[in-house]
Amino acid sequence: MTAPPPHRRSLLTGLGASLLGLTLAGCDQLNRNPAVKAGLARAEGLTQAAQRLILNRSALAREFESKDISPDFRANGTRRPGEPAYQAMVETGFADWRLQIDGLVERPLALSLADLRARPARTQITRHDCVEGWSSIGQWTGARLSALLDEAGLKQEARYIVFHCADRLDPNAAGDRGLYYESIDLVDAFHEQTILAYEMNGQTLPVAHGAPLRLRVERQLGYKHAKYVMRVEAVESFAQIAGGQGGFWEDRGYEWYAGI
Ligand SMILES: Nc1nc2c(c(=O)[nH]1)N[C@H]1C(S)=C(S)[C@@H](COP(=O)(O)O)O[C@H]1N2
Ligand SMILES: [Mo]
Repeated sequence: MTAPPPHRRSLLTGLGASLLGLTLAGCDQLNRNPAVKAGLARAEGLTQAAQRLILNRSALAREFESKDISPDFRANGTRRPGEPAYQAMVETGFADWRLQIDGLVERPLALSLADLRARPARTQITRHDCVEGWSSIGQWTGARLSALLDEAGLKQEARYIVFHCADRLDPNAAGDRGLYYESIDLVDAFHEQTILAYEMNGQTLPVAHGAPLRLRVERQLGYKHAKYVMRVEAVESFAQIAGGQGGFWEDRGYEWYAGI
């Protein structure tokens, strides 16, 4: 794979970017070429600074070469979900697992791993940055989220994409508050490098790293990269989900927008 030309890193604050995400809600063509994106920005009546911000958020994260891959990519958070339902799926090699794509979509989908492998894919070697201060470089292959959302057809009201996971990271929290989940806006959902990965370093995604499917959202920190994804839900607001802050760690004080 050839590395793309280097891109300027975002100088803009997460707050500005997340406000922009709200402004842009409903645009489902953000993965198109820069000229189209700039045109969309103008159509939305945004300022020149906001247009630059959109183009900036669409820029690719740095990609690396095979020789750069970390020999020992760290696993963090849940490494083996304890839920019996998940354990049963591991035993059968996820044969009965289906990814649900629902919420504010025209055509809800239930996709097997074979279905996902038949969808438009992308492979990328990127650096994962955890908020705890460590980084690892890995190669990820997965289905492009933009293509899956186009297939399902987002409704006009859709603003965010929520990823519901199989693991209960906080066993003491009641109901869905203990389950891992994450959310991103449509700018990141349609970003070229945003994929639902089923392979890591050329192998089937290991349990420790989120089997059978995990999010890669390369312009954000590690905790946004939901592992053990079971369901992708399009919503207008995440205020009613779990603690209402858009993610497991966000409900515990982390920033919702964790751009890098
Ligand atoms: N479902 C789920 N996703 C998760 C986590 C988790 O505990 N559960 N931890 C997050 C954090 S903090 C990081 S740094 C990465 C770690 O991914 P890795 O185990 O592949 O390194 O997953 C993120 N996604
Ligand atoms: Mo992390």
